[in-house]
Amino acid sequence: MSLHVPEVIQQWQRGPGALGVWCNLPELHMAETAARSGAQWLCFDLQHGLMDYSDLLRLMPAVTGTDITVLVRVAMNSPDQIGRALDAGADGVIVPMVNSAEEAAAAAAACRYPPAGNRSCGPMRHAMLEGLAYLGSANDRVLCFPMIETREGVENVEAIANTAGVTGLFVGPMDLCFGLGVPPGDFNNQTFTDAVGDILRCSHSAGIAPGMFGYTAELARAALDEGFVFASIGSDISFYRAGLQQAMRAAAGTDADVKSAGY
Ligand code: 3PY
Ligand code: MG
Repeated sequence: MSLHVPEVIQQWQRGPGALGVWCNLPELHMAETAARSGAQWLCFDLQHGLMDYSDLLRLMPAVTGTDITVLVRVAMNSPDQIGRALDAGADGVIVPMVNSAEEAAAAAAACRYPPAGNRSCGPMRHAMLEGLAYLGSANDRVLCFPMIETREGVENVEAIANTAGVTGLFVGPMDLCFGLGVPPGDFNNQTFTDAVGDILRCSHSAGIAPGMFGYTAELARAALDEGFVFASIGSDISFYRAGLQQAMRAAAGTDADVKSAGY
């Protein structure tokens, strides 16, 4: 399979760090706003987000045709989920719970047409927008990010990072805490930081892009300072919640702390 690094990833690798918006809500206008916010990427979450595939089809036209890179986190590592997300117009997929090089290879193959992979042909929205010329460039353009968020994934991270067709690795910090037996959210725990260090090191030595799910903008900043190439800076839900709480504090004249940014 081609080891071509897509242009957008080369840009992200040059820095200063690609910021992303995580979209959990099936809200057209929020997605439209995210796509024009100046962020470099957004992700519609079909694994945990409060949206399904019909929502995705409705939201996509609000974000495609802008400069933002559009990713979809599929619900699971399966060719039909990956193919449907790409056919809906996504530039790439984030694939949860990838534990081995074999699983990474399956995700990468589901993203590519033969002979590089086994994606079935029917790129509905790309063909609508740019015609069948898409087929000539799709394999080189599509982005495939397996998530490392289990103990097994960390143990196999070097092989996963070196799997052909993998564009980068994406860390799911909360599942990773659970997988490593670290209290959820204890992102300064040595066991956790060692695992993240391994993911970073293996990504950089394989020449692929490491990414971080940033629960807050501060966590995203810390990840980018550490060497991550892209990070989400929060979600529609977390921005709404934080904005509401900030307004309530300001209006009530208290400085009570915001409990947690959450999702
Ligand atoms: C995690 O923290 O495990 C994630 O997948 C973020 O959604
Ligand atoms: Mg997760």
